Amino acid sequence: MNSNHHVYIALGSNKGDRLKLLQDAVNLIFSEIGNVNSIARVYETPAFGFEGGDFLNTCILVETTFSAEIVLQKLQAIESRMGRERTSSETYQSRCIDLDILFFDAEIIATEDLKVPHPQLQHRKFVLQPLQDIAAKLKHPQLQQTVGDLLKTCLDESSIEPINIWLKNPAKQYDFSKYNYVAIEGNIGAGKTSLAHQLSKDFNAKLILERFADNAFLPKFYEEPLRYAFTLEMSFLADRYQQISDDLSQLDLFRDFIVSDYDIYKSLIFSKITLPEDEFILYRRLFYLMYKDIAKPDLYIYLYQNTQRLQENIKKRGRDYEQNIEDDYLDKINSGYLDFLKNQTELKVKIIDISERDFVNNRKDYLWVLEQIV
Ligand code: PH2
Ligand code: MG
Ligand code: MG
Repeated sequence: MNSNHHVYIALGSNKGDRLKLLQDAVNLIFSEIGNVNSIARVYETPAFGFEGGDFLNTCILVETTFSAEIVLQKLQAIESRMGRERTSSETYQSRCIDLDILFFDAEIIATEDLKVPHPQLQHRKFVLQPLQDIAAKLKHPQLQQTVGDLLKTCLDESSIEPINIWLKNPAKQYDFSKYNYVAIEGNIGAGKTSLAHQLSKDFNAKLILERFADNAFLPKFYEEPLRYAFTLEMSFLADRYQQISDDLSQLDLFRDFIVSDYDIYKSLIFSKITLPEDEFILYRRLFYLMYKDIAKPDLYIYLYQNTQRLQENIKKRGRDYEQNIEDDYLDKINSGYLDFLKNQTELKVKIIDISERDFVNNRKDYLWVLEQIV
């Protein structure tokens, strides 16, 4: 899984349609760098250190998989795209947009192009004031003081007033508020868990992950399918049933919805493939006893991935017992899912073909997947 960095970015504009420019910059940062976790109020404040029109300033917290150097490159590319011209002059110039890295995790960076934490931040109220809105308790890794304390002792006496218009979080365009429980499904290696993780993080959902790792029968099953199939399917069913009924009944006031990386119906889809017919019929009777009184997702997402890429993903994650899965088995599972989806009428289903996409490593693809979902 990609490790995430937390980067605080200062935004400023004193030329053009300043508020719109700030919003455009936030939108571009969201599409190209990462999810925007917090947005401070917008403040109006006189140009500091040079003669120019008043600024609008704010700060945001962004979660990103990119390094500080790449984030800097991307911010500069956004500045240029938005019409920022850089002159070689030593003094400050009015600018339609300025995007500065303030903090990058607790890293201390001092290269030619990049200084983090921003070396001037403690002297500037137009940075500290908005930063305090979203990170009052954050500690400066060199000065060892919190943002709140730095603001109290800052000698900058410029006036600074919040305006009464707020920037919008671009993630709000993806409206999950209509869902209580979203299940992500797909073949082995399709990316269910990765997508469920990402959604839960970006949209404040409670995450329910299949506990396959605890299933002692799974490696045995891959060794000796006939001997262990029924036991395996029963243990999966018992586990899934218990987990869904426990987790869904525990209301979590701080989460907006629930996302899981499986739906319990997969038990029936897999067992139809793994069990001999007479055992399957017995299994199905038990399954429906449980299925009838368990909560169903109000959105069921099926991630379709082609067999070759499933195999690549299975190799990449390297679980020993999965390494000999045959194409034919994956094809059967896919058909099992598609049959189920074709015939069922109760669930709201979205089938998303991700065979040309890489939503784990490519943010554009991730945002594309989000668009398919909502
Ligand atoms: N940025 C500067 C210099 N002066 N003054 C205000 N009020 N706001 C800014 O963002 C700002 C500034 C250099 O980047
Ligand atoms: Mg600046
Ligand atoms: Mg700058």
